[in-house]
Amino acid sequence: MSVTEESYELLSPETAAAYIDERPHLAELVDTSTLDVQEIGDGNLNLVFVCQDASGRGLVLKQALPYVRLIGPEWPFTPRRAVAEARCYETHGRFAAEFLPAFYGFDAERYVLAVEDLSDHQVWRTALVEGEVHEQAADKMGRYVGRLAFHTSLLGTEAKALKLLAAEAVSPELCEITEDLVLTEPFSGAERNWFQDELADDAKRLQAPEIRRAMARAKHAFMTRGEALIHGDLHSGSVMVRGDGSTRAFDGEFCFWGPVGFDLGLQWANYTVALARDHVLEREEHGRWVASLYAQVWDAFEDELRGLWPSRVDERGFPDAFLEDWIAVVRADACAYAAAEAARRVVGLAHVGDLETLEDDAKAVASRAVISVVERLLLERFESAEAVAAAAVEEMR
Ligand code: SR1
Ligand code: MG
Repeated sequence: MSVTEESYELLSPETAAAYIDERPHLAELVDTSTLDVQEIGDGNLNLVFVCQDASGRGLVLKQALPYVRLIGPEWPFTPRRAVAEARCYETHGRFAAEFLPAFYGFDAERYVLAVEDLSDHQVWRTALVEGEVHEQAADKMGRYVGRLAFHTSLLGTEAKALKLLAAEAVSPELCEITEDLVLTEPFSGAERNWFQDELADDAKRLQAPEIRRAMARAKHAFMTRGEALIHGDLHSGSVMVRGDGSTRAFDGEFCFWGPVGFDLGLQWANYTVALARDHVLEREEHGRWVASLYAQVWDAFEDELRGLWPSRVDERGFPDAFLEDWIAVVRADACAYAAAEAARRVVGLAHVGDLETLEDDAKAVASRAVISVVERLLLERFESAEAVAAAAVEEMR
């Protein structure tokens, strides 16, 4: 049986309570006799059920569909992505629990994850679209990436153990989605790309030979350089925020051993689309704050990594100078992956609310600005996060 022919029972709002009752470790978390169940999955891939009882206790059941929800059953897709997400919560939860939803368990037969109900949070992208400020969000995501960069790399894990962990965590189908949608198609004129007609010339510039060459380097690194167990899809739609500063990364189904700069680059890219939105809506103050996030996420990442560095497992093999070299590699990677992610949000298959909810004229202006940032990120060399932010701000004028 191929991975796309697997058959398993899908959950529905009507069957969620019985599902919970059959599992004592979940049944103790909510009173199923008063359970309200809402299916809220608005992402590209999965079913998501928020289950809350009358006293306000809750949990979330997330089930992988055997296809891509964004397209439908005509794009079959392995539900084993839920295994990768469980690995993300389990592994990262050991050293970064405060940045993730609490993980209540995984049902490997039906590909169901049970996690903390974060209904009192909102998706960070939604907050950015609304022009809200969440002061701690970028800092916390930078610390999250700093922790995973240390603990799941050769710095924090003994080499042989790390190789075995990485070997059992390969996730070819999920990686393929990123390799195609993020790292290839925006730069090669794919059929499923879409954008406004007036952006045709701008989109074409993304296929220039020097752009494709830079992206090929980034794609090659993504496919060959297993630095750490990265989140793998850390855009602002994969982060929940709350007014008191609580910030949690979720949707870790794309996690795999890959380049650390990918997670940081996705943050930078999504600040760029938020900045472009602020620009066309003339939200200057919010735009200034968004521009400060590039350095916030980076500084927190670096601070966390440098703080953990003295406790690395192989001090002999990795002298202090290596840390400086690696940080420079991560920064260069982050620029390239930010470019890829920003490009695909404008010309690729999966667009984002930051741009799609704008009026047509404003959307075209914002999208052009994003494409200009993409070009600079791929063709220039940036020595700091501040310089990346400055370039992004410049292209908004
Ligand atoms: C077909 S899946 C498109 C996108 O949705 C996910 O959230 C990932 O970002 C993926 O690239
Ligand atoms: Mg997702």
